[in-house]
Amino acid sequence: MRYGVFNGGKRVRPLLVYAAGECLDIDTGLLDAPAVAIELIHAFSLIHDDLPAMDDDDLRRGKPTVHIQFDEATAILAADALQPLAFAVLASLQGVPAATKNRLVQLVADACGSVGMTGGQALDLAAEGKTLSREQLEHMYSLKTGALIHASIMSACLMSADLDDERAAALDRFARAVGIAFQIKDDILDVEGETHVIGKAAGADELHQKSTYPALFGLDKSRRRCNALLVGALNELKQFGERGVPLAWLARFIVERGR
Ligand code: GRG
Repeated sequence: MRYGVFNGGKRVRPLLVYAAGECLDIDTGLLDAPAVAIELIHAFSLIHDDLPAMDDDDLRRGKPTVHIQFDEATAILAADALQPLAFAVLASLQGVPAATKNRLVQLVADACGSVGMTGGQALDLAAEGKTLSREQLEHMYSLKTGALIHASIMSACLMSADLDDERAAALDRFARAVGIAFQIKDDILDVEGETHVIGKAAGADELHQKSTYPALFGLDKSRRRCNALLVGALNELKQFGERGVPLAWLARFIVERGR
């Protein structure tokens, strides 16, 4: 469990929780639980994603994947134990009404379950070797990758006592755009990146006949879609002024990152 969590991830999802909190002036102490819980679920998903039955990868974050470093059974169990740990962390949150905590648990559960990341992963596996429309592909991305990113931002929204519908909707649209852009950039890095830089085997998507943005629409269209999503996302932050700067920085990082 430690190996799968403390092995050099970028921590983008926790950073999104804190940046969204900054945007809404939320007490940082209320953000630690969702930030940690979502990163634990992310770590859990990567361990499962790398298993032979899923994407069958040997390298993650520049190190052997958990099932290579240990063995398959240990990797499955370590991932299985990270998920309840995430919910135990959420249950330990103090300083909010019980109703808010319940909504937070529901938000994170939905984001990782069949209507979120797990459902998206099922669609991803089913799409191998198939041709999807842009709508189908982006729907899969919004679940597989976008759901946890969306939950990161919306968890901070849940902590706000005075968030109006307009600002909540703007952050919701921001989160959805950034979630899809994140996966398109991940696809681009799989094609353009080098294994020693991205920390995982480059070219794995083509090898597994994955339905990805570059495979279906080419690199140029992938880059353009990623940038259009970024522009749309940044537009949503305008009404937050200076308070939106950390979220804007992260959105740019997601689209411009090299790993
Ligand atoms: C985990 C509920 C659950 C079920 C398993 C395996 C699976 C279902 C889902 C996998 C979803 C998945 C791995 C999506 C890809 C998301 C993605 C682009 C991951 C890379 O994220 P980064 O770049 O990684 O933030 P680091 O290493 O920086 O943390």
